[in-house]
Amino acid sequence: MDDAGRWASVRMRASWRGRHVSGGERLVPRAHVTTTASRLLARAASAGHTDRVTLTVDEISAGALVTAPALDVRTVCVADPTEGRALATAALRDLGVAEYPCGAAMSLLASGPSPNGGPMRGAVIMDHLSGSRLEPNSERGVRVSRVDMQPEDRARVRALAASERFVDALILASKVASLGCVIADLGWSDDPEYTPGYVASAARGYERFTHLKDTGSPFGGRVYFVDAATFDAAADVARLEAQPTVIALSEGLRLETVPVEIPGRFV
Ligand code: WAQ
Ligand code: MG
Repeated sequence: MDDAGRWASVRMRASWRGRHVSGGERLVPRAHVTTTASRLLARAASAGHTDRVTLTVDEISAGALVTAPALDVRTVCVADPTEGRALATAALRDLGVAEYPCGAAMSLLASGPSPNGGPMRGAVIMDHLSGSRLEPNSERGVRVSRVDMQPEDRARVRALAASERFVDALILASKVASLGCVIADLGWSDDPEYTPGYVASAARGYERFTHLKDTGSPFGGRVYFVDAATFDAAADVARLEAQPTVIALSEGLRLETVPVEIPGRFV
């Protein structure tokens, strides 16, 4: 059968005694399924103790794929999280996010946005004017999925960026920014060693701040600020979670990354 133009979702989940250990998802042309599957299995194998690894390959039905542009990237070097959060707040305010939701989002991410105080699997959805939380399940959040770049484009960005985490975050943020109801997206990692974070939007692109939290903090997350007047909970959450989307690099993509030493790693 001819694989040309056909894509698949390849997902891996590794667990030990029922607890999640490692996972990953890629959306790739059919010709890349085998290579992608073995890379994900290698990731599971290097993740420590596991007693179950599940690999799922789903064909993407013809015509279901949509394309969205990659956001331009700019890195802002800051001295510490205080300066980073102040500049991230200024970017959010410039995009039209009201003062209260900016502060509410920062404190949620700083302390663990789940109602039990821990990290969420997905993102908070917040009204950009009132700060109300609009995600259907506030313990889990909305998990963006089914999004990737063409393997050649991913490799091109990866070569410029020196951090896979950044490439993954750019791909997710580019899908999120493509929804008309999204005003801005704020995020930083829950990995205690990874301090950079971002503010992303269709209007300003993907702005990275080299520190949005202190080293050692296990708290992080993502907040998608939406215009509540146009946000459609069922349709927009379904798009974020399930609409297969390829993020396209234009020839003129601006990827202005300033290399910065972060303790222990090179971003
Ligand atoms: N969809 C929605 N939210 C997610 C997803 C997803 N697919 N993946 C993670 N999250 C949320 C969830 O609440 C996590 O606890 C939180 O984000 C952090 O996840 O250098 O690495 O994978 O430009 O730790 C941003 C800066 C890195 C990158 C973000 O997030 C850069 C990061 P992590
Ligand atoms: Mg993490």
